This record gives sequence, C-alpha cells and structure tokens, in this order.
Amino acid sequence: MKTDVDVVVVGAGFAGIYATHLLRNKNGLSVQGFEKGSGVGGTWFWNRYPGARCDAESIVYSYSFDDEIQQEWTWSERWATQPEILNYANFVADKLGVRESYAFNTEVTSIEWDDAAGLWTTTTAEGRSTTSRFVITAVGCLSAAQMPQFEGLQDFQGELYHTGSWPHEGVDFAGKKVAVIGTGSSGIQAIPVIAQQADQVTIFQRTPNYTVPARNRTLGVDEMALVKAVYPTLREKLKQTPAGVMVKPPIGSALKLPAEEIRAELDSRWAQGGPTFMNAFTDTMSDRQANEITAEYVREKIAEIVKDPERAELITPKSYPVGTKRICVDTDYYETYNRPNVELVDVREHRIERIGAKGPVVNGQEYECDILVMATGYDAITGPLLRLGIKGREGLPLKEAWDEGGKSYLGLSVAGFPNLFTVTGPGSPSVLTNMIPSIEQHVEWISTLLSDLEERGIERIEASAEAQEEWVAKVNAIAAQTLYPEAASWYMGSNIPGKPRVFMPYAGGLHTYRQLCDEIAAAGYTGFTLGEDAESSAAKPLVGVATA
Ligand code: NA7
Repeated sequence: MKTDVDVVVVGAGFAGIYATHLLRNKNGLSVQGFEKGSGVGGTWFWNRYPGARCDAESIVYSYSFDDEIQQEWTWSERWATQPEILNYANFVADKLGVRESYAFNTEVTSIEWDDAAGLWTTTTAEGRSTTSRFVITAVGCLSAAQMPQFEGLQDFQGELYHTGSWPHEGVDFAGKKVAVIGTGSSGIQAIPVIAQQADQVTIFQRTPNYTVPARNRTLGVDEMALVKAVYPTLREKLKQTPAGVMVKPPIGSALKLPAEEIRAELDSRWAQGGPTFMNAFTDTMSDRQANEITAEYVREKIAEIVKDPERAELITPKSYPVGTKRICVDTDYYETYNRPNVELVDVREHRIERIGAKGPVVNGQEYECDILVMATGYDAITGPLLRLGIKGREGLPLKEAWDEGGKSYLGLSVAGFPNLFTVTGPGSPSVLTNMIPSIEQHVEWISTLLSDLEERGIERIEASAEAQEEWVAKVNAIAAQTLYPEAASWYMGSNIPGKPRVFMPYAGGLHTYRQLCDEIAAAGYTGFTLGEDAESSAAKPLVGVATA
C-alpha cells in the first residue's frame, strides 16, 4: 500500500530529533515530523520557568552518537540551564538538518490504524492528514502539564502560569506578590529565584520534599577539553551503568556500616552535590530502615539550615521514604525559607478550597497575589501519549487499552497497535535514567528493527499480548523489590485524579534493559508477531489485550 511517507514522528525533542535523523539518513526512509511548538527542544522548549535546570550533569545529558557533535558543543555549567539545553537542541537540529522534515506549530489530534490497508493516518488540528507505514511517538514523559481543576480558577484576576508551559517572553516578578502551588522539582528550582525577584512569595505546600544541593559551578575550558578527550571511552563506560550517569559507587549497606562511616559518606556526597547522594549505600532504595538513615540525614540538614524551627518542621518530609518521589536538586531551596519575604502555607490538612479572584483560599483565608504559579507537575509518561488520540486495531482507543494503566512491551510497543513505537513509553527505563542515553538506545533499536524488517520483506510488526503481559509483570516485580511504590508519586500516577496506580518505569537499569533488547533482536524479535502472523493476529479479539 502506498503511503504519503514511510514514518511519522511525533515530537521534536531529543527523541524526535534523533529518530528523524537516523531513519532518514541511516534507514533511508521518508519521514514527516509533527511538533506542537514553534521550534525543537520538546520539554525544554516549554519548561522555561526561572531556575529550570537538568538534574543530570550537562556533560552526560547530551547525545553520544556523533563525536563531531560532542566535540563541537561546549557546556558552560555543571547542571545546564534550560536556555543552554534548548540552544544545544537547536544546535544539533541545525547540524543534522532535521528541521526540514518537521511541520512546527502543528498539533497531532488523532493517529488511527487502518488494518486492511496496513497504514496509519495521522491528523493534525488543522485537519491535515498524513498516511505512513510506521509511527514513532517521541512526545517525552513530562510534557502533559497538570493544571489542577480548582474551583474559581477561571475567575482569578492576576497572571496565571504553569511551570510546564512558561511564556517565552519571561515573567517580571519585580514588585509583585507571587503565590506558588507545588513543591516538587519545578517548585523547588523556581521558588529561590522568584523569591529573589518578587516582593513577596507565598508557597502552598501539600507534601514536603527531600532535596539535595546542586553545588552548581561553571565548567572551565580546560575541564571541558579533558572531558572531550575522554568522551568516547566515557560514553562506552556509561552504557554499562544502570542510569547512564557518572555515579560514585555505593560504599556498602547502610545497615551494616559503622555510624561514623555512614556520616562521613553522606557529608561528602552532600558537599559534592547532586542526586548521587542517593547512591551512598546499596540498600537505600530497597530497605525502609536503611532508607531512614539517609532520610534522617536530610531532615537534620533542614533543621540546621532553616532558622525558624516551626517552619523547618513544616517543610521536613516524613511520610514517605527519601528518593521514592523523585529526589530534587536545588540551589538554596531550604535557605529560601529564611527570607523575610517568604511565607509558607501548609495545605496538607486544610487543602486549597478554591482560587478566589485575588488568590488561593485555604481554611477560609484568601491569600492575595498578583501572579499565581502552578508548579503542579505532569500527567507523566502515559499522559502525553493519551493526548494523541491513538486508535489501533478494531478502532481500539489507546485510552481503553490502558484503562488499567499504561501497558507495553519494552516500553516501546503496545499490543493491538501494529507498527507504532513509543520512545520512552510506560515500561521503559526512561525517567529513572539519564533520558538522552535511553532515547539513543530506543531509537537505535527501532532503526535496526526497521532495517531488519525491510531486509526480510516484512511489513507489519506487533507486540504479542502475552509478551506485553510478561513485561508488565516484570516491571511490577522489579518495582516491588524497591521502596518506590511506597510514595504517592507521579511515577505511580498518584498525582492525577482517577489515574490507575501503577509504577510506570522499568527499574531494572538501562544496562540490563539494553542487553535484553539486544537479545530479543538477535533472536528475531521474540515477543513480537511479524508479517503474516501479525496480520492473522488481527483476527484475534482485542478484549484480552485491553483488559488482561
Ligand atoms: P511534581 O514533582 O509532580 O510536583 C508537583 C507539586 O505540586 C507537588 O508538590 C504536589 O503536591 C503539588 N500539587 C499538585 N497538585 C496540587 C494541588 N491540587 N494542591 C496542592 N499542591 C498540589 O512536578 P514537578 O513539575 O515539580 O516535577 C516533575 C518532574 O519534572 C521532576 O521530577 C523532574 O524530573 C522534572 P503532592 O506532592 O502531590 O502532595
């Protein structure tokens, strides 16, 4: 069947840029990309809130597939800012010339499979339709902003912003009263910067968070030169690691080491800065008692830093193990609570009742503000995919297939949805790893798969329902060995009212995942039905796939 293009790629973030490049230039396929934003960058195009930075170190939060790119680009800080990451995405997009394959300012509203013709039709908000043999979603994990439906929100008279879709021209906080709802990574990064600029900041905290200092610094020319000299070997080494980042190995079990050694290790990692603090011991994420040692250390730090003991107590996390909600990385977050222009409203017991014309209302009191910042997070991992209006075989909406939570085989392919690949979908290592190496692995694996299919003259591939169920069970079993399920986190879908509570990412490590994917490919794509078999699987009812 003739199609408009071979592949449609949705999204022009790091996954879309690389997928478009590889499929065009290595596979020789025709690609049409669609991107809602006016430029490349994906999550980093939208997340422009003050203080936005990556929590993976810049020298490794970057592509490794092309030595020329890594030699030409120079990072200026240990933790890159959003503008620098966006510049990098633009630099790579220009270098690879992928822009010409994209329609920007173009929102995809539906992607529907035609089983008889064996093709996908992607439709945009403007009504443009494109047929393709394959679709690759590259829509990111944290791109569907979650705006809580507070009563009265539409009548708020001040300026209203969500950290996940920040105005490109920036926001002037000078002389303003600002309210911030949310103390996750975004709130924790934005609050110290806003507090320096605004007259007054009122923080509405529902759950206190654990955060470690970033200890950001500039990267010197010599230091970058050293990194560039070892990039090829460094990248190879990182491929053997669980998260694709440089991590000092754990020194042992927190339950077995002497107290002084534990203290010294945590002191050293706290002074070093960054999330490697969480890797001090082998059992922090698997044993509640071990976890408590690291958690208690952070609590002590809060008590040391925050001068008002009552306030320190209110911002001290106690109800869940450290690291089970994503560990935050900050610059002066706890210190900001010592500022005279910062007010804290604890909304654990008395929730935000509504948003009044002048500001949030809690326990009958309206907190007036000129600017209201929602740092309220995302419908993570599955949210961006569900917004695409995907329908598979027999017109099955992805929403229905996932009514018990996101299910896929390897995080890449969904039973009932042939020839569709979901880069960093649910069940992929994604957010538990450095996203760029994960993206590279996924895209390269898909590219190899497509050329293998081409070589064998196979036109259709689909994950089998059985392989999908096994993968979902594996993802759950690995999560169950950790403390992750103990927190109401976005990893679990707990931040979205009505979303099924399922731990979404694969916690077995990128190195293990990479090996598994390679073995599956070497064995001829076990767990997938190919060609004629995939077509005959269309005769199988989808009920079992959707609800098993
Ligand atoms: P997060 O981590 O989901 O944080 C959202 C915050 O907003 C969190 O403190 C929530 O409290 C709070 N929130 C959400 N809804 C409400 C309502 N209705 N009332 C009060 N407070 C609310 O999102 P982020 O954007 O900070 O970070 C997401 C990821 O992006 C991050 O991990 C990095 O990887 C980058 P809760 O904890 O649910 O009680």
